[in-house]
Amino acid sequence: MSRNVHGFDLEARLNRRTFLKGCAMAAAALGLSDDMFPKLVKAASSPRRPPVVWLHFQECTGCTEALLRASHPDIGRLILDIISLDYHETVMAAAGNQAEENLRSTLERYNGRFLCVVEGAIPTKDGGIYCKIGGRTAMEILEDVAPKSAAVIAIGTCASFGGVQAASPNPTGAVGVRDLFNARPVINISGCPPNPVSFLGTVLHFLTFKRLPPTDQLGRPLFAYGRRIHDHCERRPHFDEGRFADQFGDSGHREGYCLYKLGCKGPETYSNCPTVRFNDVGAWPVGIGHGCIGCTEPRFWDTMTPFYERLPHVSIPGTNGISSSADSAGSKILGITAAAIGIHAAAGIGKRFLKNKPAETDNT
Ligand code: FSX
Ligand code: SF4
Ligand code: F3S
Repeated sequence: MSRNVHGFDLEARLNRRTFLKGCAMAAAALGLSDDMFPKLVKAASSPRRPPVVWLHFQECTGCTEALLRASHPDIGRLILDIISLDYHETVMAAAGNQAEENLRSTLERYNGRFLCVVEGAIPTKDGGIYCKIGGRTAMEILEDVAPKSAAVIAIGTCASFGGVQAASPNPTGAVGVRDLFNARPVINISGCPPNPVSFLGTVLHFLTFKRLPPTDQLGRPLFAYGRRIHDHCERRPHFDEGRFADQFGDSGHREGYCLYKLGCKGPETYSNCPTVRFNDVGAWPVGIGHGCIGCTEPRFWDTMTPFYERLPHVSIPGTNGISSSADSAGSKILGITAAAIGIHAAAGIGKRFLKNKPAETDNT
């Protein structure tokens, strides 16, 4: 089945099994209980899909790429299945005046009811002239669109905190959405790029409970950014035992030892990367041998660089007899257990639901 959205055909309908697997993954990421799962599936299956206006400002489009090219299981298609993507400059067929007309008519038709997704930072210097689309600055577009939305999702570290554009000396005065706008709820799905499951979970939470999920003080959903990378990392037992890779390719690196001395910023970074991972190969940066560069954190281009030098304020085993600061073996065990629960929950919820619902054939 395909839908036509302002000239954009979405070959997005998934078979039931894949659809439920994706919902189960989002439910597990959200930490929902089993009895909430049918409610989430019902919300995701609703024929009344929420209209989405997706704005692109200063960015590399990696957030969109990560989302639309995601598998695990085919998160991109699932997202296109549960929302109505009415305006998105990268993927819509319309261009020029027709694209502008699409935006105008969507705002008029769905005033107060659509989700506004912002990808990219907003330049503010010199009246915002460093990012203009259709003759309007990013600031003007945001000021036009965001107040008419039901809620705003800032996707990526650029839209959340300014990202690479805001790195010192920030020549265009780039800022994140919340620095300019707070008349509607704004949630930050940070990461460069962020994990599509965090975006999916946020949208499904909004559809199921009619509100955005609870956030930390940086506006990031707690379900995805409430835990520190270091506490869930599979290399953490090596950290605790003082086993470190000293160089890329050395024996410690090949043995999977901790990457702290190679510059890993996991001890100061909050994200679900070690537990949710990326795509169906289950990879994440530290898992494949590169330290975390802290891409979910504000100003990480300034505060987490040089990327290949160790963090200065982390107590490591064997120094002053202290293990890692606020994170003892207890939180390590808790973290590993939580990760295991997350994975099992996704598999278990999906299986239980599938038992009662026969799989349908792919109808795309
Ligand atoms: Fe920023 Fe998104 Fe980094 Fe790129 O567009 S968060 S530069 S991966 O992709 O905004
Ligand atoms: Fe994992 Fe990095 Fe922490 Fe080492 S420093 S345990 S590699 S997050
Ligand atoms: Fe980014 Fe670190 Fe995760 S670099 S993708 S927050 S492991």
